[in-house]
Parts: sequence; C-alpha cells; structure tokens
Amino acid sequence: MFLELYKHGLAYKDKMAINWCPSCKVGLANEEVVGGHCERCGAEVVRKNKEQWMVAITKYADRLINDLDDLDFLERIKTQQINWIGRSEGAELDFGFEGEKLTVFTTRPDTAFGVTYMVLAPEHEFVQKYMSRFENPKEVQAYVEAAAKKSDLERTAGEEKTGVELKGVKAVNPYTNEKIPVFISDYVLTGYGTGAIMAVPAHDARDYAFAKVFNLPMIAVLEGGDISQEAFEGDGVHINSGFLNGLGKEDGIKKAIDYAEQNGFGRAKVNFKLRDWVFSRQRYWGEPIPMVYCEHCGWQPMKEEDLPLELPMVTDFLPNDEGDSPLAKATDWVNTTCPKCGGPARRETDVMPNWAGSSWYFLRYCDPKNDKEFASKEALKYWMNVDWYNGGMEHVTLHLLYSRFWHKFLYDCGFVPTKEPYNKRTAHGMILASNGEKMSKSRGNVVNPDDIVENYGADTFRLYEMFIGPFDQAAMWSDESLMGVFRFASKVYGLFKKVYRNEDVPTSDGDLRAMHKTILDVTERISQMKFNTAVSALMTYVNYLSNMEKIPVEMYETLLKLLSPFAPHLSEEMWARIGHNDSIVYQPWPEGDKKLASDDVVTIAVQINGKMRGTIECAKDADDETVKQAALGLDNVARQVSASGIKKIIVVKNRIVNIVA
Ligand code: ANZ
Ligand code: ZN
Repeated sequence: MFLELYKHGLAYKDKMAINWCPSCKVGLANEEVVGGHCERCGAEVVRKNKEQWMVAITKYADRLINDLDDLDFLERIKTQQINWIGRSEGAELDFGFEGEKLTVFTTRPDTAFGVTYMVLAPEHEFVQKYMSRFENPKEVQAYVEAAAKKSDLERTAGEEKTGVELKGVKAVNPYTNEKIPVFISDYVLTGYGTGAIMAVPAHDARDYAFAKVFNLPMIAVLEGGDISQEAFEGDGVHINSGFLNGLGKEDGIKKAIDYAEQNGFGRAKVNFKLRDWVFSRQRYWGEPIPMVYCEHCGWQPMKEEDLPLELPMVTDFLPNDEGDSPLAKATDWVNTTCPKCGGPARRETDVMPNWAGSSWYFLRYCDPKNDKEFASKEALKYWMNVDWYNGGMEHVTLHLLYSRFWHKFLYDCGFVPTKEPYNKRTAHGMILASNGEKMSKSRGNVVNPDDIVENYGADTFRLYEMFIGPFDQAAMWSDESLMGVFRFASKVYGLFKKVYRNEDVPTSDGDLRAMHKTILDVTERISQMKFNTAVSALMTYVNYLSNMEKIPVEMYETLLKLLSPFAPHLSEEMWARIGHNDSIVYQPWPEGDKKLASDDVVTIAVQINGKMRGTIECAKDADDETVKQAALGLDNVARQVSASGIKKIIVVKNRIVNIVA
C-alpha cells in the first residue's frame, strides 16, 4: 500500500514542524497532544523540525465531505468529519513586501480596505530571510524562539495577544497601495493558509484584540456594529471601501476577488483545516516503511518482489536522543543496497502510524486465507461494504477519516469495488462515574469491571451496561441500579423452580399476550439499539412470570432465548437445567405473534342470573354472538345451565355477559 501511495505521488517526504515529546522522545501526531501535553506521559510537548513521510489526504478533502451525503452516519458524526476537514472558501491575495509577494489567505477579501497591518506566523520564511533588514532582529529572534516552545492550542487559546513589529519594513495593500506595518505573532499559525494574514481589526475579533494591545488604527468598512466596543463580524453594507461601497458581504467578496484576479494580485481559493497526514512514527512497533535512501539515487521504493519488509529483532525499543526511531540502531537491518543502482543504501527507520493498519484490516476478513492478494475481487464484492460500524466517539474523527480516505484510494487504484467502507456509523455513549465525571485513574473514580464480575457475575455486568441508559448517550454509573439488575438476574434463576416441564400447564390468553408482547418488544428494541428498554421489557415479563403459580416451560424458554444475548451464561445454564443437551445459541430467535400480543383483549365477567360465575377474555369490541359463545363455553356455565334452560342472554359490551336462566 505504501508503495502504491508513493507511486501515485501521495506519499512524500517533507520537513515538518512536529510535536515532540521530550520525555517519551517521540514525535506525536496532533491528536496525540492533549492540551499541549503528551497524551501518554503528560509531559509538555514542544515543536521540532523533522523529516517525515507525509500522505496527501488533502487531495481527497472535497470527496471526503461530499460523499458523506449518501451515508447513513449519525448526524453528529458527519459534523465531526466536516469540521475536521474544515473547508473555507475565500481568496489568496498578494501584498507587497520588500519587492516580493506576501500572500495571505482570507475568507473576507471584501474587507481589504479595512486592513491596517499584517501579521506573519513566527515561522514564516520571510522572518529569517529578511532578518538583516529589521531594526530589531534580536527582539524578533527572541519572540520566534519563545513561540517555538508553544503548542498550537496554547498559541490560539491565549487571551492576551503578543507579538513584535518587524521594524523598518512595510507591506503594501494592493487595493489601496497604502503602506502598512508588519508584525509577527503566534496567533497566526504556520500550518494554516499561507501562515500570514491581512489584519482587519474592525471586523475580526482576534485582530481587534491585537490592535488594542499595540494601539493600531482601525477602519470600519462595514456598516453596523460599534467598533469602539468590539469587532463587528457580521454582514453589512460596505463603506470606506472604494469600488465595494454599497455592496453586501456576498457581493462584496465576489467583486473583491474579481478585481484581484483582473489586476493579477489574487485568486479565489478554497482552504482546508485538514493537513496532510504525518505518516512517520519514531517507534519500533509499526509497519516499516519500504523506502531506501541512496546517496546517488535519493529515496527509492523497494522492489515489490522484496516485500513484505519485516521488522528486525531488537532488544532496545527506545528512540535515540536525536529522536530517531529505535530501528536506527539495528544497523544490520538498516544497511542495505539501493534498489536502483545496487550501491550501499540505508533503509527508512521510521514506521507507519497505528492508523495505517486500522484503516483497512477488516478488508482481510473478507478473504483471510488468500495468499496472493489481501482479498479477492469476488470476496470483496460479496462482503463489502461493512453494513454497520458501531464504535466509540473517540474514533469518529481521525480513524474514520483515515480509513475512508484509504478506502477511496484503494477504490481509485481498482482494488476495492466501493467508494466508501462503511454504510452506517453509530457511536455509543461514554460511561461516566457516579458523580457524572469522566472515569479516570487520576480522579480515582474508575469502576473496575473485574470487581463487578467477581461479585455479581459477568452477566449482571453485561446486562447492566445495556440497561444503564440510551445506547448513544453518556450514562452515569450507579451501584444501586447495578443491584437492581443483579436482583433481576437472580429472579430469572429463582423462577426455575416454578417451571413445569412434563405436565401440561394451561396458558391463558393473558399469558400468551405477555409472552408475545415481550418477544415483539425485545426484538424491535434490539434492532433499534434501544437495549435499555429491551431489558426493561424483559423485567416486566419476569414480574409477570413471578406472579404465576406454575410457569409453562415454553414461557420460560422464551425468556431465556430473549435474555441470552444479554446474559449468555445464565441463559445457557437454565437452558441446560430444563434438560436440553444442545446450546441455547443454536435456538432460533422466537417469533412474536402480533395478534396474540395485542392489548385489545378485554376480560368480561360472566354471570348467571346476576351471580358471578367466571370470566372470559375476548377481543375488544367483539360481536355479541362471539362473546355469548365464549361465555357458554365456560365449564362453570355449562355445568349449571343447559341450553334449553336459557331464557335470555344480555351482553354489555366489553364488560359483562348475564345469562338469565
Ligand atoms: C481577513 C479577515 C477579515 C478575516 C475579517 C476574517 C474576518 P477560517 O474560517 O478558519 O478559514 N487566518 C488566515 N490564515 C490564518 C493563520 N495561518 N492563522 C490564524 N488566522 C488565519 O478563517 C480564515 C480567516 O482566518 C482568514 O480571513 C484570516 O483572517 C484568518 F473580517 O482575513 B481573515
Ligand atoms: Zn542508488
């Protein structure tokens, strides 16, 4: 796969500012940095430049958004995908800077007449390139170094804006030809857009905050708002804006871009928050990257017939102090020959990220014994797509995006028959501690499943997790509620002694109704992933059974079958006790009968000469003749009156039958 990516120009090597954990000595992907700290050890993460293999996922950005339309993903999951990709429509504009073009990305080119200064990211190439022209190089360099120590999050979250003016140089606004000051500040990120902005303090809150600190002028170019109070970011009629005056936002943007294009200093541009995928990890565990570096030929892909490249055996799994992968120490493995010229060469020592394997492992399930390809076309056609993928919310941004990208690339190469891997994606809620906080070791509020299993059994634990609340929502752990479920499971066990196997225990309409209603409810609720209410339907049924004196075996067996996905051990045990020799898992799922389950059955009192003689159950609003026949069919009635002795039968709909004898 890596060679395929490389062949298609989607894998390339680049010097990247990476997040570096000085304690783990490891480069971290953005998602492994939590609040500026290493996800694994908690140490503060710094930025460091390192050559990394990159994968051009951004080439697929539009498709990764557009193809969501046809998928049955939870809405919030689609939103996560869309936000992560972060598509922004706007323009690139070239400002003048020391005779060069200083290009910015902006979503509001219509506000160009309100630009009063510019800001470069501290890492912007012009900073070092023109350092000798600044009047304050020491101050500039000190700021650059301080910013390098901060994470993106710290840089953007900082309330108080900081920065340094590049004294002695000015930029030129191409719309007005005015000269404006240029700053560096860490609120401008190096990885986004062009790493430089045109600042419009009157209409952008970040620029506003910066301008306040540095006492910079503001020009309102949109009507509405009060810039003595705050930036006005809304829509309004343009003012102070030359040829844009009088236009609204959308028209203004269009006209500003047209003007820039005609005058050769700008163009429409779609920008994405999504970055190319940093595909290198300086670790031992991971698929080795099948690339070889030769002094003469540069980076060369391994020959396909030499694959797979396997990890060497090592005993030392730590990276070295320069942050090179532990594989760099395995010199026998590293030193190899160039696939092109045959001269001495070195293997890449970085490995792939865990996301590589998790992007497509499931395709192998379609054809696990195939030794020629990862799966045959026929097998893939037969099994794919994954109909339904449920998993935690923590994997609905990156893993989902990477595997969708990977699949699209495989599709483009003709290796898989479908454009998307998963038809349906849902996510379950998180189980929180009893005080509503996230469970974590540091808070000491973690419930250890082993303890629950030890004390109440795996079935209680499993049942409880299903019962705890709506599947897709967060739920709070409750010991009390766990006990309730434990009592329920115990009741199921206890009911066994009332089960009659060999005798014919009559089932009333009410019994049948309770059973079929339970079958139908549980079946439907499972299919809708309403597991908590499926369990409560079982609880209702168990209460019904508890009130019976004798339980017909079929009613109990039905309970066990419905319960077995939730409490497999208990169900299996009781199934065996009934006398079955096979496992309950081979039993077909019970079929509910809607008619028998119907609540539209009424109990009607039967009287003879005004005296209560029994009850019958009839469909609600049944016709009088049916009700009469049912009443006469009662043993008690037949014994006391002969057909000839009946004078009259009075039916009070749905309530009473009175036989006058
Ligand atoms: C001028 C302007 C005027 C802007 C205005 C906004 C409002 P999104 O929607 O996130 O794409 N920007 C561009 N590159 C940046 C960078 N590297 N670091 C920080 N900020 C950056 O936002 C795009 C807007 O974010 C751009 O449009 C730019 O500010 C800023 F009334 O340009 B704007
Ligand atoms: Zn070579």
